[in-house]
Amino acid sequence: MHVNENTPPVAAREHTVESFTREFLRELNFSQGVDLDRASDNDKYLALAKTVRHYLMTRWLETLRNQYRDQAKTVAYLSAEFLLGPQLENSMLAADLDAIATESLRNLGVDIEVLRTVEIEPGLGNGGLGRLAACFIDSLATLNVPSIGYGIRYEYGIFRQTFVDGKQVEKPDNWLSLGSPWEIAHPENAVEVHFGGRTEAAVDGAEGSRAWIPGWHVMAVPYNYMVPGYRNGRVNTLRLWSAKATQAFDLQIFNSGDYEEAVRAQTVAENISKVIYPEDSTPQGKELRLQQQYFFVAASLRDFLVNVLPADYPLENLPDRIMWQLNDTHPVIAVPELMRILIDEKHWDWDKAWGITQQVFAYTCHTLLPEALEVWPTDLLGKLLPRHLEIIYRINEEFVEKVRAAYPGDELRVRRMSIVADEPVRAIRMAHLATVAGSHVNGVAALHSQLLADKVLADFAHMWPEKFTNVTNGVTPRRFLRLSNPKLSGLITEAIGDGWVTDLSQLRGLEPLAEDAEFRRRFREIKSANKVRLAGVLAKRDGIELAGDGMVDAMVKRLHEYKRQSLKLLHIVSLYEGIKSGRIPLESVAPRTFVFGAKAAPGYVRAKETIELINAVGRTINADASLQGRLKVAFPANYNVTLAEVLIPAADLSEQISLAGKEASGTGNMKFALNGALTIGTDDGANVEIRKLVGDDNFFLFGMDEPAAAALQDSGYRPGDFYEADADLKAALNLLASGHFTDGERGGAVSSMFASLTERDRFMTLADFRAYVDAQASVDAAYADQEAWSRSAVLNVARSGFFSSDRSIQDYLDRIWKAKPVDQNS
Ligand code: NBG
Repeated sequence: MHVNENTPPVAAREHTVESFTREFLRELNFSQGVDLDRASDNDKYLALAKTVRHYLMTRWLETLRNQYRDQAKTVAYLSAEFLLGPQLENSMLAADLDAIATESLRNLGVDIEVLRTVEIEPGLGNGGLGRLAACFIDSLATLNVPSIGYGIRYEYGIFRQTFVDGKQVEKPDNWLSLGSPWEIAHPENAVEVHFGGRTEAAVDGAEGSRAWIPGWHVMAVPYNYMVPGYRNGRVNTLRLWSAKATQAFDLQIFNSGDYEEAVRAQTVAENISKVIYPEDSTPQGKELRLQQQYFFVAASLRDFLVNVLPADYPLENLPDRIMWQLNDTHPVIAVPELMRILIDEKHWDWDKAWGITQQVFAYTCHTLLPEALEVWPTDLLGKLLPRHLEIIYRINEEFVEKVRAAYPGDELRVRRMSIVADEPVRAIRMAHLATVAGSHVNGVAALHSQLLADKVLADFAHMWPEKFTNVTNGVTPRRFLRLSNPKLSGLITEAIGDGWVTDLSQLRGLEPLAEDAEFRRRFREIKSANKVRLAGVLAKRDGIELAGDGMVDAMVKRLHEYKRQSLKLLHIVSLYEGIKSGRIPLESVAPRTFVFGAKAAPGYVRAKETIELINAVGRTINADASLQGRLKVAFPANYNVTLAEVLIPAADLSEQISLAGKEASGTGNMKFALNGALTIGTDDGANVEIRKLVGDDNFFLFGMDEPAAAALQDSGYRPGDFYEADADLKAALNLLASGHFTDGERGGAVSSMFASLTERDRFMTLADFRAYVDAQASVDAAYADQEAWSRSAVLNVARSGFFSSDRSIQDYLDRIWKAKPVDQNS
């Protein structure tokens, strides 16, 4: 079948299978330049993606037109990470094209499932923080909020993890190798971003102004991505910036034969958006990272002020038009950038500029680890952004005066609160800058926000209690239930209608069905089917086998000591040791697969050793015939959004076992509960709220709470005491140390983990071991009663509606942004 080039484009909102087929073939012929019978899967995937994109495009243009016309208050979400996950399925869902596309392709003899697997997900984030940003822009669009996401178009996303002899080996994530159909480049709208140089007195400048004479600059090229709302006609924009050298290369030097030197400047400039930092929860004091941060916020601010606002817009009214949400400290350099624009470029005086600046930024903090709060040495900041450093100094001078006025004579407090730290090197504390400048500061779960106000930012909360608020994180029900768990979605819709997709609180309507044996049976059937799907994916992807018909127990998150993958590992070793020594009868152990998914930052040695040990223990257990296949350890490499969508719907048990007071929120915990997994968890982050909502009977709580953990730490925690006092713990650790799992090797990772746990144990793994192992025994007992278990599982689903990112966004709108939805169709 061929289409004529003159076939009229399909009008939006009027897609039929026939028109879809026509569009698809047109794309295949005229964009890809192939016939259907010669098309590769990639050709077909690209043609399908572009067909879907065309359909959304009409709405996108409409949204942009309306937005420009209405000039409604807009939320700009500034984030160094957007962990988007696959785009095709989500776009089809939002556009309501999934059924039409599937049928159209089926008629052409094309399996849409195969095309789905062609897509390489854009891995432009490390973990929860980046994925949260992606959920938030989905909810912003679905809630009809005028908004725009701003970030970096990394050429290489988060590294592709492979295992070689059980050790993590990182490979570049070349996600753009086959081209992305979801982005539209606009090189003509490129923005110059300056760096370096010096400042000097401004001629005719306003009070406080200086002239910045930059040393070098790069071009920021915008790439636009569609962010479709769920079937509401709105398509918002995500704008990611790519760095481009201003001049391709120096032709003179090139002609003189020095090729390397000729392209050097180009390489330096383009490195800025080359690769995402594989870091999460610990800062890496790298110059390039600061370059990245300034690069994307400078381009984004300029873009908004120049391209989104009308030319004559009075900037005095900026607070009516914009809220810049700072996603963690990464974009905080936007604060002095706006000040610089207003003062040095618009010639405002200092007070007026500061008055506006304080109304248009708000800051979300995503951590509780003090070492994860970014600080930039003034040497580095001054070299890269000399004018910004001056501005920060002045902001600080005035701030410090305020503190002195509020707390006369309390110099200690002044030093604690100062934006400028003097020790160990003079440095700028970005969280302090954000807190001083932001209209609001929020944590990401109730406990986290409370600890921020009580501990991490206590002095600020004391001075400005009204600035501090909480917005508990959420996850988008579109991707993490409707799309990833079609069978459960179907069952839910059959029971309560499909309103839950955009109003997740409606899941409450399922509660009575927890008592309905037939509903529970169907729920279990779906879980089993999802496990079969997972087993298929893992077998094909990683050659991994699951424990036949057993529990799927999942711990998936970045590898970090505070998250305590090592506690999970100790439990597995202890179980194994118990069975082998006869202490635990094999029949009493429910068949289980322990699934891990975790990437370690490449420079984080301890985390990498943990991966190596999990793989070593897994190898031994998986090969041990005496266990009759009842226990399996599955550690698929390169856990990502694509895999999450298959794993989460299949899971029975969700492991959320961080040391209390360390996990800001967690969002995986929400996704699992929403899909009917029961949680075994500490009283940490959003676990606290999950447990309150689903009920103690449907949650396995264990371990110290935050006050207990803090008290133990203060009293001088001695992990060795726990090792000596608990025979099972000792046996497990000794078995590990004996080299049993590592071919007799007792050095390296084995001895390092042993020493780290028994001597220092920064996150008190050993102190929580007994409680954890006991809680795991109750899990085994509970799982034996499948009726009761599925009752709890259904209740977890029914009571998880609060954890929709739609609710989070509504909270941000009400409490922080003071912005309103704008109905796209009015
Ligand atoms: C992470 C926290 C998680 C939280 C996500 C999203 C960082 C710095 N923080 O607990 O560790 O769920 O942010 O808020 O990545």
